[in-house]
Parts: sequence; structure tokens; C-alpha cells
Amino acid sequence: SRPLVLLLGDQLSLDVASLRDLPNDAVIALCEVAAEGSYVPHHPQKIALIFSAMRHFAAELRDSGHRVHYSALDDPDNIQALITEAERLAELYDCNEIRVARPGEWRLWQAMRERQHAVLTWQLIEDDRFFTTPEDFASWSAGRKAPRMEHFYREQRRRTGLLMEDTQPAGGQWNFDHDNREPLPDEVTIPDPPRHRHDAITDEVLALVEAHFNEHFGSLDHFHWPVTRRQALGDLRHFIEHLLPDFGRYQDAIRDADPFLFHSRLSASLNLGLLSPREVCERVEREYHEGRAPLNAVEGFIRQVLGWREYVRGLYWTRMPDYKRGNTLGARRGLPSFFWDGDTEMRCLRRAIEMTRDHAYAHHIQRLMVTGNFALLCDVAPEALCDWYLAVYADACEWVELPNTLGMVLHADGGLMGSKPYCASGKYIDRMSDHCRHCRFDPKQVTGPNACPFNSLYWAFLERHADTLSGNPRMALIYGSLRRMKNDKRTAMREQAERFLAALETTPAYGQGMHR
Ligand code: FAD
Ligand code: DLZ
Ligand code: SF4
Repeated sequence: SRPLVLLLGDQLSLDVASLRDLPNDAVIALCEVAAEGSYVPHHPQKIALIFSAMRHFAAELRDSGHRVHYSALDDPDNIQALITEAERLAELYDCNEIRVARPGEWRLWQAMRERQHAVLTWQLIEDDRFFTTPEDFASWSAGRKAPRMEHFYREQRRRTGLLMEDTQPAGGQWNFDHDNREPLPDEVTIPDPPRHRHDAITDEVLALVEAHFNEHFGSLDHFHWPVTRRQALGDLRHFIEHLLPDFGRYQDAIRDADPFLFHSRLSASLNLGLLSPREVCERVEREYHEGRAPLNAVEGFIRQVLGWREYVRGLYWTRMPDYKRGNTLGARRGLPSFFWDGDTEMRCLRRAIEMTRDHAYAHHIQRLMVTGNFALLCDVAPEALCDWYLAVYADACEWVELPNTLGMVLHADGGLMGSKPYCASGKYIDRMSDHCRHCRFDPKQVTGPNACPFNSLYWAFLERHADTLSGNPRMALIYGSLRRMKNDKRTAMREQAERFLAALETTPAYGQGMHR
């Protein structure tokens, strides 16, 4: 009897391991299911992107002669859950084996592993569309007390030869981060991102998503994501030709009016499998060798993909399921309600949330230093914050979202993602952005009615968590300043933060009764 290959929504690559060595009569199944669309309230653009990309990929497979079953969301027979729908199809096509490459989320992997029947087996295959496998990561991290991304990254540079000159890093340094922290001058203009036209498939999907998920946070109006490999290659070309040379120096900048800046917007295409991380890194490396992009930009980009992206995936697969329960700082607050509508006077937060609503996108520094930093300073519970990040970004898949949110932002993993929390006051946001010019608060004031709330929240956070953080050598300087602060000033700022937190409206984590 023949195998059924289940291709998940983020496995849209012709070279995915589950498509290898197939007998001629194998059936390939792609399933749109309500359960995946709503286990967190995904942004409608994210759902539309996945459905449209799945439908285009199914058509491509059919055109190349494969036998494909596509379960559309509104098929009357659709069981609306991935595992049981695949089992229904296995029975329908008389298959005794379901093959699937490692999913992007532990909950599915675990459920599939546990799912064995006398007449039907689930065969899980390693997903090798990455530079490293979880097994590679496990052997690299074995015996290391505190695994660090930087060490892992250097090892991957040596292994792949990317930006290497013999045994040495190109330009004599592994890391050019100190060149990558410039604020963005007002006069710098940003090239418009490509806008992919909707074809009939995308139009149909947009209508379907509008009909089924219109209560979810997020607008469909600006849907321009690439939904095919061809379009994704167009985005890659646009990045290389127009953005890469400035990617490095403005990597940490934020601009009130512009969501994308010099970022690549390639994460969703990479995560769905429309582009491979290797081709993207090699293409970017070539720009350095051919003299079209500076090393700080090229190295900065390659570090994100070869370093961070692989590192978070390794952590995720080697530390789950315990990783998800991490809460080093004992954070318990619900998600601020304005994360669902942007209704706040804090301009930087308002803009990050509006951009998220309009584009299912915010760039890394907005995620880390604006919404993330705010949640950290307010002790938002990891599960509440993680559900939000998983829901609202087009590129969100748990293997990459969770270490970034729980680890990098909330410092809840005991320091595996970063040796110190990325906490910052309004001063940082003022330096890196033009938001404060448009804000009713003053980033230079710590207390009083016009003080930027980030400032008192920052000092109060440090004070509250002194037991856990003050012994950290990388925090010594800042705890020194806190200790030197006069008592009355310290009391005033603590009270200011407490008043702010007491007035902050929150919603419980999704799954704990949150209405959308
Ligand atoms: P660029 O700035 O152009 O970066 C290039 C590429 O590097 C990205 O496309 C991405 O593939 C990779 N990359 C950059 N930073 C990271 C990182 N920290 N971890 C892993 N890969 C990285 N990224 C996701 O792909 N999915 C997520 O669900 C996700 N959730 C995040 C949640 C939080 C709280 C934070 C702080 C970061 C998260 N990131 C996530 C990482 C990063 O913010 C996005 O990859 C990036 O903003 C995507 O935009 P871009 O393609 O324009 O990135
Ligand atoms: C996010 C998502 C959504 C919204 N819908 C589907 C779907 O209908 N079918 C599917 O196969 N995958 C979907 N996904 C992605 C999954 O939630 C999950 O992240 C991946 O399948 C993991 O590999
Ligand atoms: Fe954000 Fe504070 Fe600046 Fe307002 S003043 S934009 S709240 S950092």
C-alpha cells in the first residue's frame, strides 16, 4: 500500500525531506484546518499567506505530475484538525503510512509521535532545510554550561565557510555590531517594498479568511506577501538591490512613519520554505565579494540567519517541552489590553501595534525594544506574551517565536538566549527613533504627569528584580546607578511605576478565556 505525505503549511519546498524517494502512487496531502487557524487568534494576513502559499504549492506539485489531495477549509468532509484529517485521507486513499517532515511546533511533533495505530503508522522524517539539525545542536551544546549564540555562530561560519577567508573570518572580525547602531537621519528615504498582485487564488483565499477569521486582530487591507517561490525570489532580489547596503548601519533604528526600513521582510518566506536559508546567505555573501555591499551589512545579515535563526531552533528542539514553562523572573501579569487595539498614548507602542495590525509585521527592534521591553518591564507572564507574538506576525511559528519571546525578551529561560535582559528606558527609544517627537510624554522626565512611563518602569523593574539580576556582571554598572540614586527620587519613581501598573488594563492569556 502507498504512503500519504502530509505537507504542513510551513513545508512548501520541493526539496523537503518528506518528498524524497516517493513511490509513483504516493499521495501528497495539504490540509487547511480550522484548528490551526484558531489555536491562537492568528492575524488574518498570516492565515491568508499560509493558505494562499499552500494552494499555489499544491498546484505546482500537481503540474509536475504528483497526485495531490488538497483539503480546503470549506470542504464539507474536512475534519478541521491536522492529524485526524490526515488519517481520514490515509484511509480514503488506502495508505498504511503517513510521512511527515518534523513540524515547526513541538505540540504537533509530540502528538504525531504518540499516534501509532495497528494499521497506520506515522513516520517522522528529519527536516533538513536548515544549516543544522536539532541533533547537531545537541552535540554542540553538550557539556557547555552556558551555551552562547556567538560561539555557535562562529562554529557555523567555520562549518559552512560563509564569510571565511581560509580559517579566518572575512575582514579579521567575527562581528561588526558596533557599526550597526546608527539612528536613521530624517533625510534618508526608504525604497518601497514590492507589492505582489493578487491572482485568483489569493483573492479567493482573502475572501475565505475574511469570512472565517474576521474577529481576529489584524487587517487584510495591505496584503502583499509573496505566496510563491517566484515572488519570494522577487523580494530577495529587491532586498539585495535596494536595501542590503544599508541594512547593517540602520539595523537598530526605528522610524515613526515606516514599518520596514532596510529590513529584508524575508522571514515569512524563509519560514514557509519558499526560500532556503542557504541560498539567501550565499546570495548575500556574493554581494560582499563582488564589492556591492559592505561587510558590516553582509555579516550582520548572515549572523541573523546562520546564527540566531539556527540557534533559536536548536534551543527550541533540545529544550522543549520544559522551555515553555520557564519563568525566571516570576512574571504573572496578563497582556496589556492595548496590545489588541493600539489604544495608548505611548506613541512608540501605538505605532508598533498599528504596524502589526496593518502588516502582520514589525521589525526586530520594535518587537524587542518597544513591545517586548514594555512587557518585560511590566512583568507580563510568558504564556500571555508568547501567545500574542505567535498570533500577530506573518512569520510566527513556535520554534522561532518562543525562544525570542520567552528567552530574548522576557529573560525567562535562565539566560540561554541572552546573558542579560534587554531592558531599556525611554532614553534608548528616544535615541533610536523619532517617536518621542510625536508623543505626549517626555523621554527625559522620570516622574511627574508628563514623564515617559518607560523611565519609572525601568528603574522599578531593576529594583523589583535586584535579587535575580544585580549579581550579573553585565548589570553592575546600572545597579551602581540605582544604588547611588537618592532615596526620595527612588521612592517617587517607584510610586510612579506602581500607579502606572495599577492602572494598566490587561487581558488574560488566550485559552484562559480571552475574547478576541
Ligand atoms: P531582517 O531584519 O531582514 O533579518 C533577516 C533574517 O534574519 C530574518 O528574515 C530572519 O529569518 C532572521 N532573523 C533575524 N533575527 C532573528 C531572530 N532573533 N531569531 C531568528 N531569526 C532571526 N522571527 C521569525 O521568523 N518568526 C517569529 O515568530 C519571530 N518572533 C519574534 C518575537 C520576538 C519577541 C522577537 C524579539 C523577535 C522575533 N523574531 C521572529 C525575530 C525577528 O524579529 C524577525 O525574524 C524579523 O523581524 C523578521 O523581519 P525581516 O525578515 O525583515 O528580518
Ligand atoms: C499557522 C497555520 C495555519 C493558520 N493554518 C495551517 C493549516 O491550515 N494547515 C497547516 O498545515 N498549517 C497551518 N499553519 C501552520 C501550523 O500551525 C504549524 O505551525 C505548522 O504546521 C508546523 O509545521
Ligand atoms: Fe515611547 Fe516614551 Fe518616547 Fe513616548 S516618550 S514615544 S512612550 S519612549
